[in-house]
Amino acid sequence: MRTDTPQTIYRKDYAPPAYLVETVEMGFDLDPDLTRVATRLTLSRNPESDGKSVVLYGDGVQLVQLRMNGRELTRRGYALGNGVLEIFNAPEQVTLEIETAIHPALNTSLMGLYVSNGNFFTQCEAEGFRKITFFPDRPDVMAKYKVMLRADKKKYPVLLSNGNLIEQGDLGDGRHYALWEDPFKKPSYLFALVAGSLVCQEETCTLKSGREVLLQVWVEEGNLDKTQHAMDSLKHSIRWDEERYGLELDLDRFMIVAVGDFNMGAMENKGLNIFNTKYVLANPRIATDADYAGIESVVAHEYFHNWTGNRVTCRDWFQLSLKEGLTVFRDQEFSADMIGTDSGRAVKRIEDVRVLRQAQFPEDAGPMAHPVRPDSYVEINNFYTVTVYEKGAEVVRMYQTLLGRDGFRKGMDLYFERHDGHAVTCDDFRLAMADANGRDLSQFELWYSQAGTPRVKVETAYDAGQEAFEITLSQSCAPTPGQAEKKPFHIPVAVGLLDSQGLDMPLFLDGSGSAEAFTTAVLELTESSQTFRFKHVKEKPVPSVLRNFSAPVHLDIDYTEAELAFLMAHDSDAFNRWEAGQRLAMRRMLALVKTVREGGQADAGAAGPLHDAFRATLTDSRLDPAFQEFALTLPSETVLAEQLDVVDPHAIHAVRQAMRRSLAQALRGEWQIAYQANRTPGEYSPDAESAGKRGLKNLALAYLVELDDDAAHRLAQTQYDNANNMTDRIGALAALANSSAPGREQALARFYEDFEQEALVVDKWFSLQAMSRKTDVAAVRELMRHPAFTLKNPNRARSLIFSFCNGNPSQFHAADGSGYEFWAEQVIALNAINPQVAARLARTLDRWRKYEPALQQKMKAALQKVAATRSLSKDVLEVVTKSLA
Ligand code: 0A1
Ligand code: ZN
Repeated sequence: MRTDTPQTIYRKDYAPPAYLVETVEMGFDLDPDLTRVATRLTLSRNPESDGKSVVLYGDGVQLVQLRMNGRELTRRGYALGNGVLEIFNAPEQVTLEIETAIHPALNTSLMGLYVSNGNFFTQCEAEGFRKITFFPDRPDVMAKYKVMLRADKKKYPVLLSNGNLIEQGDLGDGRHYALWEDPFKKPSYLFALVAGSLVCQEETCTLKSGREVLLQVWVEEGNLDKTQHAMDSLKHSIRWDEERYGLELDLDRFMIVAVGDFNMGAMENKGLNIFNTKYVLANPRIATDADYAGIESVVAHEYFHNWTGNRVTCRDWFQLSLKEGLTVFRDQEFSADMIGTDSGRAVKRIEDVRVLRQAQFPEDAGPMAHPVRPDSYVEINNFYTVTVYEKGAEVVRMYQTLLGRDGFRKGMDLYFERHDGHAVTCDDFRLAMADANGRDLSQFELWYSQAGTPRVKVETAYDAGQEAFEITLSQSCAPTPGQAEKKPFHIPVAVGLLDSQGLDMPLFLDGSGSAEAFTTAVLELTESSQTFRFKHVKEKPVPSVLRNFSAPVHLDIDYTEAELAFLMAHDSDAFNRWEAGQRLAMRRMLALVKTVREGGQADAGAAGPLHDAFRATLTDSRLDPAFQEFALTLPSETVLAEQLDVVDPHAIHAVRQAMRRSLAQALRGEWQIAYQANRTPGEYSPDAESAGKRGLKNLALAYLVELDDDAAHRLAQTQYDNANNMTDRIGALAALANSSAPGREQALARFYEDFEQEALVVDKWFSLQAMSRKTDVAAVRELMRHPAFTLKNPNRARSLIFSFCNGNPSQFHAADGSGYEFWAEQVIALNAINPQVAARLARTLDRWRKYEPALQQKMKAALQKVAATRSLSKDVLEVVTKSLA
């Protein structure tokens, strides 16, 4: 909690630490009420620094004893205040013995050492280690750790930490111990311990080199029937990293532990990954297809961090995207490869771009906009953002687009050759990519330093006489906080040209020097405006621009509706086929929003060309159902809002709903056929093909239920009653929850009764209701009084509060401002429990200036109410201050 004005930390102030730590030995006497931690550090002066003091950080820990080189330090030898312990005039070589006392059971922040359902867990990234002991808790201090855990044997039979188990045994008086040693140097944020009553599924796995390793997935008793998918995902990840990047698991043992109370998705602690249960536990009864896919990608993500993050780590937290952007890119590629088909890869790309547009583009256009490598922060936990992660991954992807897969691999090899075992910067990564390929990538640096989403405008001209087609690309980027002017970015724009049959033309780019014909050319836009000329273009083409979304930009391009329908039907680039459909829908919807804002009706009946295009997609049996599902889903309300200068959430909602109803009506017969054709009878399997069918079938159901008639209600009810997996069950329940079906209440009640023992399913139950169009603020307040609700568990808080505030715009933005008042109350309540979770919720209103004036005023008042709250954490304070600035 805050005692004074929080400090802003600047990237430009980076200085190497005065002392480096060589070894860390820790002894934990674990007790939920009072845990004692004895730490012995060996340090030596860092030749790269002229600092003279040893600087250690501590946060809420009680210092019991401090000894230097065998002698107790008196108050004259050190200063302690504001979370910093400074030891003056220390010799070259120092041994410190530090004893601290902490209170895990009282720790509701879930950072440092805490208790969840009676077991101990740690979370040290970014700055949680300092909640355990005093330490130079910064990622450029890498050391070897040896950890002794002691605890009651009955209550805590399992004692885990990083690395290898060296020794274990009894201590007498009912206590036992385990000694762990991590052979690799690591920063403190990768430290972890787990102690408690857990069980594990284990398998051995033989690496390419022939070495055998032990893999374990640890869960609470009763959950062993839900670990196989995580285990399989881990094995696939190990294999993939060997094959794609030549990277081998460097430990003899790799553990995953699931915990029900966790702030984020999972954490890549060396050899001891700790996971939110949501990203471990699955079986067909409790998990949806999306859950299965989420587990596969998060298990992969954490495993891939072992090289990109752990072996090579970040010099400071401004470089966070060095490990996160790269690791997200790696997990995206892995998931695409796991699907295996071209169309599956495209669907994965569409999903990732949807996330980017839904969450990152708004962030980049709002008051919290920051570069992929930020220049300053107040609370680093606020910078685990979609910009650092997802835009960071797009930036890494652009290297691959510019250098090719082989060139990218060369860059990766050089990166590890140069930096293995070190803490480095985003510049080091970029230089490895450049040097390995003999390229100058200095302009590419702007992707790290400039915030905001660039706009690329496309103009074309065809000269029939010359058989030449010219594409002029112009770029701009709107100002973001602290950055009024932007320099031109280095943007790869992948382009194809379609002939009148819809086939790819061979491309001859003027001046490229290559006689070889391609069908996709990567144009490198580096100036504010550039013209590219294609030769031997026999007829006027329809250009397909930014194929596979080759750069994270807004693309301004004038297509006619006919051209969009043509691209939607023919483009060989599946991403752009999807994109054309989205543009077509977006155009109609924006026109309707305008009509509604001017007092007209949201009459979607006149959307003929859109209906035709959607019908063609829905009835094309050659298409992959997963692709059809995405192509037939209208742009979300959030994505629509981004296109408008003034957001009226009610008009947007009304238009999207009208559009859905009109598509339901116009294509009713086709939806019914698609529903029947995409059933997946027999045993459940989460593979991409079956999941795609279920996705399309459930989309068909959702559209049909928009008609809110008996036939649709019966279809949903029957699906609910006969479901043999959670995807179908929740699909049917969501449809019912949005309808006036007579069985609605009963289905909701029965679902709860059937699954009340499964926390992750109860989360789904809350979240589905929170996002139902029938749920208003009063109904959410009522749900909060349900005995299963608690703000203390982040998953539960997210399932109800976040789902409502972020996922139910038409109700949340109630004209009387009651949604905002509710939001303020919850931010304030969460602030006292868990600042990190509170700050995430605080982000909900950061785009308040974009809304229509009446709502704006009410949002501002709610933000001001939060800002004026006493003992606000610096996490929440940073968000609301920047939002109001
Ligand atoms: N490095 C993790 C994300 C993570 C960050 C902070 C946490 O503490 C609250 C937990 C996890 C990842 O990228 O998976
Ligand atoms: Zn990560």
